[in-house]
Amino acid sequence: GEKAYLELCTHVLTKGIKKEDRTNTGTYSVFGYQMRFDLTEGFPLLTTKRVPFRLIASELLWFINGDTNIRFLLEHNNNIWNEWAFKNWVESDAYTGPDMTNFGNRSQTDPVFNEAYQEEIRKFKSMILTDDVFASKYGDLGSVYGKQWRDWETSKGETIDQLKDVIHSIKTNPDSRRHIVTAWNPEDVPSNMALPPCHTMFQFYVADGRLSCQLYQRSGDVFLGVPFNIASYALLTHLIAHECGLKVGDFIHTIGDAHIYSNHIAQVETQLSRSPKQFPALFLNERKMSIFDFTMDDMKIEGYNPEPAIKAPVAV
Ligand code: THF
Repeated sequence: GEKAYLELCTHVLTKGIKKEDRTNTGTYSVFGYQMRFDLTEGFPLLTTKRVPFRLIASELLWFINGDTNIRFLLEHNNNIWNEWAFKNWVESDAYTGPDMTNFGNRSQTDPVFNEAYQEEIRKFKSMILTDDVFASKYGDLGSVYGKQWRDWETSKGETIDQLKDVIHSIKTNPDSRRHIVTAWNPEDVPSNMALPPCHTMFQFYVADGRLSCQLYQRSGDVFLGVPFNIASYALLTHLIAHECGLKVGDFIHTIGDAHIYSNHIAQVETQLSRSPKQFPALFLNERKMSIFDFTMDDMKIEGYNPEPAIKAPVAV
C-alpha cells in the first residue's frame, strides 16, 4: 500500500546523498529502489496528500493516443508539461518577448520576474489553443512517450506501434517474457527530445489470470513526479487488463536515481507526519473494449478521501 511510498521518502531523506543535478536545484538521492503495489488492494492514488487523478488520466490518454503536442493537455486544463514546450518557444528565434533564460529557477526566486513569466506563459497557452500553426510548431515536444509508444521509427523508414503490439502479445501469448514497451530510443536521445524519457521501459506479466506491470524509471522526482507515475502505470495496467479480459495483479516500480529536491524537503516532512487511509477504487466503462477508445468520462475514482494537497515548485 501507501506505506511503500512513505518508506521511499524516509529512505531518501535518511540515506540520500546530496547531489547536484541538471536543474541546479540540488537533490538528496539514492540509486536503485523498488516498490510493489498490489492493485487488488485498491487503486494506488496517495491519500497522505491529494493527487489530482484528472491530470494523471488526461496525461495517460495523451500518451495512449500517440499525441506529443501539449494542445490536448491544455484542452483538458492540464498544465504539467507546459514548461518543456515553453522552453522551446522562448529559446527560438521567433520569440521577441522579455528574456526568459533560466525561467524555472528565476520564477521561484524573483517576484518581479515571476510576474513577467506568468504573463508570457498565459500568452503562450492562449496561442497554443487558438493558433494551429503556432501549436504545431511550438506545442510539440518531439519524440516523447506518445511517439515512442505508438509510432517508433525504424531505420527502414517503417513505424512500430509498441502499445498495440504488446496488447496483441498479451492476448495471444500471455506466457511470453517479452511483453515490453521501451521509450528509450538512443537515436533520439539527446537531439530530438525536450526531455529524455524518465520512464525508460515497462514489462507486463500474466499469471493466474492477472496482469502485472513493472516499470524501470531511470530518474524519479519522489515528491512531485513519483505519485503521478505510480497512479499512471496502475491506470495503464487496469486499462490493458480490461481490454485483455484479465484481472489486475501487481504494479512494481523500480527507480534508478530516486531523488528529493532540496526545495521539497519540508513538504515531504509534512506528508510523512500524516497517516495513510484506504486507497480509492477505480471504475472503468465496461462498454468500451479497446483502450484506444477511452475518454476521460470512461474512468472514475470512488472513495477517495485524501489529506489536503501540498504545493511544491517543479524543477525545470
Ligand atoms: N520534471 C520534474 N522536475 N519532475 C517531474 O516529476 C517531471 N515529470 C514530467 C516531466 N518532467 C518532470 C511531468 N510531470 C507535476 C506533476 C507531474 C509532472 C509535472 C508536474 C506537478 O506539479 N504536480 C502538482 C499539481 C499540479 C497541478 O495541480 O497543476 C502536484 O502537487 O502534484 C515526471 O513525470
